[in-house]
Amino acid sequence: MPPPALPTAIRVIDSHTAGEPTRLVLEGGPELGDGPLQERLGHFRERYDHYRRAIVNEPRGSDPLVGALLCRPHRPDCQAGVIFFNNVGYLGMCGHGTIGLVASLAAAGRCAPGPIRIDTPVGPVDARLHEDGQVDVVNVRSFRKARQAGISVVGAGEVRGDVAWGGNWFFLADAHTVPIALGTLEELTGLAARLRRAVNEQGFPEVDHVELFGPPSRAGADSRNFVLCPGGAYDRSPCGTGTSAKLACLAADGKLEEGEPWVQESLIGSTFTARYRWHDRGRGEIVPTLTGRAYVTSEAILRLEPDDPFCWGIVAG
Ligand code: PYC
Repeated sequence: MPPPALPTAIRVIDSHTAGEPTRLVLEGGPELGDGPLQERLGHFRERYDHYRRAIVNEPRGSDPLVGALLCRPHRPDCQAGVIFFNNVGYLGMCGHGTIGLVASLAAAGRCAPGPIRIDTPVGPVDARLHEDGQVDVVNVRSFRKARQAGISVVGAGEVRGDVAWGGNWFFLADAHTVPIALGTLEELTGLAARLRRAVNEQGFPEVDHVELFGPPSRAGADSRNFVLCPGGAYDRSPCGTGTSAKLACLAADGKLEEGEPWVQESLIGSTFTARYRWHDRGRGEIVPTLTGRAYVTSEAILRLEPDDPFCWGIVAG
């Protein structure tokens, strides 16, 4: 039998969650089988990485865009499955992306207000779509791995911060020297990139996101953040997995009580509200819930023309 022809069209729904874009792939993505989502992510990376580039890299995508491949769930208790990816690779979980996924499924008539359980490579995630469009995401178990690790950074001296898991790995530090504001974006990006390199070299090779904090600019918010994503873009949203990692640190330090709301503001002034419950207090493990809203921005067919030299995306050099 000849191999199946490559699809020439990919059906997507684009949305943004608190400013951060998500592209949901409904049809025409790679066929990854029915195994556990972690195994399917491996197939995606090893055999079909060109699809990732075609979907989120330029010329069809952009650096901050997160792709979400809709999959059949492996776990029988889930109604949908998803694999998240970005301009340089794959994400274990994505908070803003899950909110975008639910809003886009609703726009496509594939989910209604109420609960939906989603299979991801890092475990099942419970979400709930409210009548007003808000989405709650009960994220994966989150915890702090290291408290106030001292990291030497060229040009910035020693920076102290926590290393925590919220579905992705984060280094979290207060930005003492650079204000968290759009006007300082270049400085923040440079500092966070140097910090990530130093954190990776100084004992934490798993960290691929850096989150810097400062005072909020909006009434009602508790903090404002800047999040550097693995591919160099900053998160326009307050970052769902980053906010989960923050809550794990606040809980471990006794600075936020179980059930108490934490309003995290992003660099562009958008917010998520988050809360947690203890999963295992002795081990410092929490289960965070994030609440936010996504808006659909377009429904499109991506065309793959075989004679297009950039059909499979521009690869950063
Ligand atoms: O919301 O978890 C998130 C996220 C991760 C990377 C970009 N957004």
